[in-house]
Amino acid sequence: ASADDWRSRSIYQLLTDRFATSDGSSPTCNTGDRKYCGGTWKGIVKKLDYIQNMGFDAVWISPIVANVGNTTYGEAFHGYWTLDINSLNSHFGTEDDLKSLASELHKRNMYLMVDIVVNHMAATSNPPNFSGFTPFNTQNDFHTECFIQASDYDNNQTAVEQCWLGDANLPLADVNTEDDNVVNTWNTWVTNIIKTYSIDGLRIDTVKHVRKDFWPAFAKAAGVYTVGEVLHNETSYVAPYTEVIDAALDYPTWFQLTPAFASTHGNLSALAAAVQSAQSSYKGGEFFAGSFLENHDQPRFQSLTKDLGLVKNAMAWPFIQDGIPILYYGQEQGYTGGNDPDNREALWLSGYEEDKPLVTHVKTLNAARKAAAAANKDFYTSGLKFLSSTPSNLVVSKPPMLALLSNGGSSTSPQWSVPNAGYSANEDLVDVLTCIKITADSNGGVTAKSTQGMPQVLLPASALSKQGNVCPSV
Ligand code: ABC
Ligand code: CA
Repeated sequence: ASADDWRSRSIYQLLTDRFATSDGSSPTCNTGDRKYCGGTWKGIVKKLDYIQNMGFDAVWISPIVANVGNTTYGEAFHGYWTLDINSLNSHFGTEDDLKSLASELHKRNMYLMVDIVVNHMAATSNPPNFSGFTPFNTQNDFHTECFIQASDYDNNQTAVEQCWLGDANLPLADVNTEDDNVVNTWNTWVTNIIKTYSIDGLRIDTVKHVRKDFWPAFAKAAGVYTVGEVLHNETSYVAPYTEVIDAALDYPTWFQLTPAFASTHGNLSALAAAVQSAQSSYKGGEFFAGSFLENHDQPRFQSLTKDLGLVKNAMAWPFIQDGIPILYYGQEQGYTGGNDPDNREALWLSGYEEDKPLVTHVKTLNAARKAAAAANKDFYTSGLKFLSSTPSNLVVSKPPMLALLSNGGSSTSPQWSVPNAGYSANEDLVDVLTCIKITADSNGGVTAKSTQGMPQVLLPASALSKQGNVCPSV
């Protein structure tokens, strides 16, 4: 599927090892142990109703290829420690299991996104035993060993690209992506896996650690939507990567989003500024970017605050903006794990309950996005506008949706007054989060007040009638 096919999608990100077991059992899973807990591709298939019921139509799974065994830092349950790119990680299932995950998704008109690592292979000794890797099995297939230093990130891009991630206990041997044979091997490999497993899109790891001009041919060989991880807080650093692959995960926005809502003293204007910078500097605006509040590398949002007002505002963001929303599994169940590895809890321990407040929140936000798009064919191609932004209040317009956000927290009753919100005179509107009706004034403006610090997501009542599952009785 192309970038255009993906722009209307909504992605559920999961770690295969931590999402669901084949037989539906609930083994203990102590995150601190950094061991495989038993999740599989078959397990995902069994829980597709759970994902689809929340309104997601794409699933991003963790890396699929064979990894190293036990290491100083535990087992490779996350899948990022590649040993052999031509074999699957047998902990997660067989070739047929992965193929049937793809076909079960496709039966539901859902997409499969697979996470891949091109930058490195993982070693359990230093220097690595290069002959143990497949297919890059000589030292010449790798850059000369040197570990990336923290200071390199600011002033030595060559080191970021050609030195190694990891450390002497677990070196991430840096693949020589300057070598023509290596490049050809990667391009052939990616064409093959897309075809073999009917993959619809790729999340590409460590994109900033490979020279930019490696990527266009690789993306072309993939032939599907590619979104890359460029872990950096500035749009000026990330934007050039959106010229060489379809899009980047929107880390620069995330770096503002998190503190903006993590406390009642956050700065929503700084979030707005980051978004505007992304809109003007990413290729094609922000539409193809992956927009997220959590992922497997960062502390969960609810490890920073449990204030439900703040949590619901922050969670709304990825769904009311221009990019492709991504929800990291477990957020909907209220998981609170901090830094890696604590943020990688087993989902089966939650019982997959669907009647929890945040599950409902996610479901409503996904449905609101689809309802907005059904009412306005340009919804996915017109950039949002901030009708106002202060450190504590935001008014976000993406017609026909108007989102009213606040970081006052659950002890406050936020208010918004939007003189010209773009609606028709006296138009009937609905806050989809509460299903409460309000009416636009004679200039199409909106005055609204919520309780307990809650956000509002307004849509015209007429837009809801076209999409039966949002506030059906309004
Ligand atoms: C784990 C633990 C480590 C431990 C290690 C042995 O094991 O987290 O504490 O030391 C995989 C596993 C991890 C594992 C790593 C290393 O491998 O999932 O559990 O770490 O063995 C991607 C994936 C990630 C994956 C890998 C490796 C890469 O999403 O899950 O990790 O395949 C860098 C890379 C980024 C990478 C990330 C983990 O490391 O660029 O691609 N993620 C700065 C740099 C970033 C750097 C980051 C962390 O530090 O700029 O490039 O990311 O080292 C802001 C600044 C940022 C700054 C952040 C930290 O602060 O603006 O620039 O980022 O204020
Ligand atoms: Ca590299």
